[in-house]
Amino acid sequence: MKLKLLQSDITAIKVDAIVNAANTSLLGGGGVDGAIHRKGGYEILEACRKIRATQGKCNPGEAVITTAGNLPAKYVIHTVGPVWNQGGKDKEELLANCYMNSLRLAQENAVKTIAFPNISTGIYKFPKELAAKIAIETVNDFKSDEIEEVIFVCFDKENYNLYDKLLRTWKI
Ligand code: AR6
Repeated sequence: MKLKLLQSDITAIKVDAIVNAANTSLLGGGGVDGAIHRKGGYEILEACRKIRATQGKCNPGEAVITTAGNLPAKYVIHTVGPVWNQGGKDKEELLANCYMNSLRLAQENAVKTIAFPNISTGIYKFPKELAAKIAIETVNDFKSDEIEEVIFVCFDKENYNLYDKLLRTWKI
């Protein structure tokens, strides 16, 4: 699995799957979630509504997959990150689960290229450096013969610089 770093808007990336930093309702919100639903269109919301109707809410750390609607990607994998100022001591584990469960779901759907945003580091206020370490470590530990490329898509320069430093230091 090749790891790549980009500073970009994830809605513009042409990969098999982009990951959305959603909330438990799966029905949209602000940040990257808002951008994905705005640009991807109604089809994504419809698919999320169907999942809600059959499976209920999506818990932190879990992931579900839908069409990518009008986006250049084929699928959107919606995962729910932990809110930094809420809940117990399992936030790091929950964030790692977001990456792991998204990769598992990707693998089950024959996804070869996948792009992740910096889950939980916006509205959910997870410390950026800790989040970057968890993201890189979890993805790097995930062994897959099917997934060929994982792209970390940073929106802000601060996250990009953190990832750049960590990836260089770890020589990944
Ligand atoms: N492309 C890539 N990354 C982006 C984009 C974009 N278009 N827009 C923002 N980011 P956030 P969270 C980055 O707040 O912290 C929503 O309301 C952003 O700079 O989108 O997990 C949901 O519905 C940050 O680094 O997600 C939830 O309620 C990262 O994406 C809540 O926000 C995540 O920021 C989830 O909060």
